[in-house]
Amino acid sequence: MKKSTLFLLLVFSAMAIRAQNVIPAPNKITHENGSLKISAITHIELSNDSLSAEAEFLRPMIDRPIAKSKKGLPLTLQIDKTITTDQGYVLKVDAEGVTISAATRQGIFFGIRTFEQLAMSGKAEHLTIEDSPRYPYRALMLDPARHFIPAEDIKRYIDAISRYKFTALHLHLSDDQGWRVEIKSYPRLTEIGSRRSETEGDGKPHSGFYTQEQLRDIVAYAAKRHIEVIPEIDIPGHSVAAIAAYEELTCRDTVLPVRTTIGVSTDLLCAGNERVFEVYNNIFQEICNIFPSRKIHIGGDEAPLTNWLSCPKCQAVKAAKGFNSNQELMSYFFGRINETLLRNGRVPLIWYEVDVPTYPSGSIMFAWRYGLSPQVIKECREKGYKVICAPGEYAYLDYPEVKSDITAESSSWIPALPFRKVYEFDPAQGLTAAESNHILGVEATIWGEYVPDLSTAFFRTFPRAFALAEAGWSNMDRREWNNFYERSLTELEHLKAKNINFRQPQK
Ligand code: TNX
Repeated sequence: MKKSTLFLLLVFSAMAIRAQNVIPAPNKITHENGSLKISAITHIELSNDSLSAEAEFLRPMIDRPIAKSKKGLPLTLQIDKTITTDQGYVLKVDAEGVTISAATRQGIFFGIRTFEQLAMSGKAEHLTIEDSPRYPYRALMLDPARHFIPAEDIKRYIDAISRYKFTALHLHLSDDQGWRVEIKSYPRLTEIGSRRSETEGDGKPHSGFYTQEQLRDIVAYAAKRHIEVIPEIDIPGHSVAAIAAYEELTCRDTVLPVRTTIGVSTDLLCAGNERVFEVYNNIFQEICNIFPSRKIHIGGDEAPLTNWLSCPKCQAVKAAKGFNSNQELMSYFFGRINETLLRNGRVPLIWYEVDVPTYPSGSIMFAWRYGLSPQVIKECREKGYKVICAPGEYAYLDYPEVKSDITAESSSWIPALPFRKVYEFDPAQGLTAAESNHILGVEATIWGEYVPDLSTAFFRTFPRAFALAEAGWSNMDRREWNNFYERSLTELEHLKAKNINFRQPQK
């Protein structure tokens, strides 16, 4: 190769990487010659007044007036209904200025997020990006049930993740170790259920919950960033905090304390007690009133049948309904709770368990258990359920990047989940688009047993959530580890500047 050709090649690849310094990687970029200084932009133009909310997010970069002008160099936000995807956008940078077009406000917002990263150096290369996501659903989950996270911290988290085009924040609001949402018809859920005497023998009481008003405020804050807040009330297992508040909800008539240790309880909500369905349908009605999200998570994980087998009420329902197996009680349980969701036009999300015969039709399933995703994706296709992929082996960000990051004695079971492994996540598990068109997207879970505060939540989230965001957004042919790793290092500078905790990645 001639020296000059080699030189050009090097310059070109350096440019390509610089211009592509965006996470998640856009799906199509056309490079042109030249660049634009951000400080040269004179004003912001909107095709539509309603875009002024999105324009606010340009302020930290370009504090210029919103105006219509033939003179100067504009950054234009423009609704363009010829763009056919809801979340897609076109971003053009040239000598005439910057134009971000999309069919929806969400698409415009995502275009702004891309521009923000492109322009980090104060300069943007001339280019055209035509982008839209591989999957429409890209989420993270926080678990304030195990360790409470104050409302203001949830907002900081939402703000941080919105830069990477996530569409949802899933909040795990109830578990054995705590009930975190104010329910007006059942005040003891928070009076009793939101407090535990200690955690794994540390002798320190732990408590906290969100008022309905705080949750509405979180929902509105997230909506501005085009993030939907999806609440979860986990049933019929993981319900000891609720049982501690209202002991009649369980099969055995024993008063239980809010659980102070990690692990799975056999104390489920009783499937044979009408009072359970009355209470929980009222709870879910209040949840629907607080959260406008069409998706409502109703749990379903790790619910051992032990107590249902010996409960006369559960067994009476099994006999009366003519069920052949006790597992059918589980299907029955979700069907009863789904009545309230249906009435409110909502769809249940459920942690899929392979031994439950059916779930309410139209439910959306989570593939989560370590190593089971290929089987779950296949089963869901056969049974007609949509799937969200959150597999333990790629997307459990509560698992440490290296084992020594968590030293608690109770954590010896926990595997490590390195940055690179998260990046290897292909949600479709190698299936073609046609074979996997029931996959809605991806979610990473930050379970809270070993996440005592926001700073730790950030430490587990970043930079691995960069990899998850890219697994959800970017097509496989746009993804390459070395290139991604370099982009991540640049992006970490932004987190540093924003004072957001992260783990220094290992390559
Ligand atoms: C299993 S994942 C759980 C959670 C734990 C998590 C710890 C799932 C649906 N259930 O209750 O927090 O493992 O990694």
